[in-house]
Amino acid sequence: MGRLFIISNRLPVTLTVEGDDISAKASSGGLATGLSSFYKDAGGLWFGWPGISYDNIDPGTGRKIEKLLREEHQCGSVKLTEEELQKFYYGFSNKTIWPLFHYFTNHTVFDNDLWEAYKRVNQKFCDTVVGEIKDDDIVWVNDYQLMLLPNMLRQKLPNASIGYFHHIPFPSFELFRLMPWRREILEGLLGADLVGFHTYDYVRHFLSSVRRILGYENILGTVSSGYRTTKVDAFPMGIDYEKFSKATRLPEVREEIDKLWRQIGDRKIVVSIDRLDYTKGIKDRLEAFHIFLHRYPEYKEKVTLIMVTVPSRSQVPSYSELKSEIDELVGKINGEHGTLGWMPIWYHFHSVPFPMLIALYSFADIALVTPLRDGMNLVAKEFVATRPTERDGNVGVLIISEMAGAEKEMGEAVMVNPFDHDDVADSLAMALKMPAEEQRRRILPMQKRLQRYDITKWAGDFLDSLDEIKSQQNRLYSKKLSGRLRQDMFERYHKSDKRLFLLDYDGSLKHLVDEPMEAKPDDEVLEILSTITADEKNELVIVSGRDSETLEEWFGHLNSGMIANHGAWIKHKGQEWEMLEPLDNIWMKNIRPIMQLYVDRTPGAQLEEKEFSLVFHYRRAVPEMAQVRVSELKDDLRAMTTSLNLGILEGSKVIEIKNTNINKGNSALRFISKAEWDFVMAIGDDWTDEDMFMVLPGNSYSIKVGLVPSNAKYHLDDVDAVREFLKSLLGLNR
Ligand code: GDG
Repeated sequence: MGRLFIISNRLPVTLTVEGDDISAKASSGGLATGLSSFYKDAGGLWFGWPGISYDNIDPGTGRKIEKLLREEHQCGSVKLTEEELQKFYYGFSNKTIWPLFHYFTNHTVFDNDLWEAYKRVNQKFCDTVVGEIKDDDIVWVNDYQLMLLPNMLRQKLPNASIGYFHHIPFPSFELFRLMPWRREILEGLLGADLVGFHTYDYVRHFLSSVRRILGYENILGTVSSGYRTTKVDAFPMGIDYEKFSKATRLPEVREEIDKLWRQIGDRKIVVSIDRLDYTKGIKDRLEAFHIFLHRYPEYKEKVTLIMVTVPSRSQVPSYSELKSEIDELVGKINGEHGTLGWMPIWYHFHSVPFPMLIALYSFADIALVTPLRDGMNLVAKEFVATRPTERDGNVGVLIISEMAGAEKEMGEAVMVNPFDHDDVADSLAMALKMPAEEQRRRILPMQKRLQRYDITKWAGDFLDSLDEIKSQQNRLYSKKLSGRLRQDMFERYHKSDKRLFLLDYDGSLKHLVDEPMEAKPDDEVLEILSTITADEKNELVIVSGRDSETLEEWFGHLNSGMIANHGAWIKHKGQEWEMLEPLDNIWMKNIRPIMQLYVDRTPGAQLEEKEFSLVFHYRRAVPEMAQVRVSELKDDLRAMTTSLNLGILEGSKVIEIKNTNINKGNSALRFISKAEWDFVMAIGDDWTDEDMFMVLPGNSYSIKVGLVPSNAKYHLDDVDAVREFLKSLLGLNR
């Protein structure tokens, strides 16, 4: 196994440079804790921005910084300038992606200049790391600032294991589609082998955008883009449970708790801790607390809300505006309800040291975690981990927003809709009255869950999945027709005298298109095909689901055989078309009205009537709806098709109903059995071609177009690769 490289926007260390003095302070954030054992032991590196702008760093200082980061922290820096930070970090990352992905369209800015900077900086990350990473290494890219990086790395390191984890929500398609650069972003992410999210909802949203924007289907979360596959799955991030659960015993924490005790006495404490961010619902929380004080006056002077708000992204205007609004609201509530000896809200606008954080978690009676939208929310998990359940008495209550990813794993907490201020106020009153026994019943199972799936387990789980996916892909890649395999095949081709080519047309020789007229063969295809037929050692058969008239019009001038309607009709070189066996189409009058009804109920779908088959096309329909309709249609037809000897064939965004005896395998056999071939090659891209692959003699070359499981022995990436391959074989590339 290769080394592990982690890439994130920020490094787990922050630098300070004062003159010649360089110091690096390690952060103890969750990600750093969870991953350090993996990358440090595996001799890997962590790359990211170390927190200083590089405009005024001279080369000598730059080298010193690098040495310090490498030798003491196993880190490497991405050197961002002030302008890059403004446009990439404060700009596209936090004025475009962050608000849009948290459903705040009113804060979202779409600006081409910022997008260009985002691309440039992602490229800078790529250029910085690519020289260090070998093709068999493992790369783990983290978060929304680097969504283009997986594919940029993929272009340079085709075989590396690349994982990407998204720490914030992935919005529903209806929101994501607003992004002018939505295709580039999805393509960027699909460069990874594994894309991870906190919850299954985000997985669903991502897969739906991939399907609807790029048209790539997925099977159980594995997206196939034709020549690559990407697994998409949920990995709910955990915390360093041991650290938080044991921290309450630290003397410095006990000291802080004593201080709080002296200041607050036996008042009930509600705590809330977040970065200053409009997604965290701080204003709504204050509104709710205001209602609570009005509605439950018996708690006046008995409850204090300690609100720690950590300054964040203050260079983005929406953040500084929010700060003023919060200041005003806190002033208003304290002014209205406060008394000489009691301030309802203790508001701290700065971060607190770790011992104080733990003291607040464990001293509080209630944690009020009410983001309007949050990828996960670790504060909720950390609060639960610090609760002292070994003693009798109150163990605390977690109130959590339904809009936080963490809610999925914390079903025992009190759930609130953060927009429903009355609900939050009432839940607060309910939590304050909750009996100790109930508090314990709720907290204990959450603690067990957090202890089991902690940050190390989470990181290990992600890396194990990446490893597993890579092995699956390698099994497929080993069949890719390139290098030595391709060379051997070329040699055998040149040595053989009697060769049969069975070539599927749509999706193999020609890209799939929406407009029928665009499917007509172009000059390049015709040149390839006529070069095959020009060699008298070769026999060409064009294989298609299209009807014989179309094939005749497009390829009739070539000296070739043809298979039409998936095998219903065949034509030997220089002869007339013949039906493979007598077939009827009387069944169509029963099946047609049913299929027509489904077409009418599925906007964008079409019914095509062929000589011996009926086809339901749904390429232009809304994919989720089409999927439902297709399974209903199959259910409806199943009983009838069995009794009528019909088969239901699923192609690329089509369902075709036809006689079961019609298949490309039976018709291909007519050509295979005609002679003693010493070289047989079949190329096909979809389901219908599998029948053909299965009837080929043992030493044939069966080639699947696209990197998906198949009965074929070999793979080629796509139509372009097929063309390039055939041209090389035929000597047309020279
Ligand atoms: C993003 C996603 C997702 C906070 N204040 C202080 C302090 N903290 C620590 C907490 C916690 C962390 O910061 C905050 O984590 P969150 O998960 O709550 O929120 P984001 O920063 O928005 O993180 C989020 C996360 O990524 C991980 O994937 O859960 O949804 O938005 O660990 O303890 N620590 C100290 N003093 C503070 O004042 N020492």
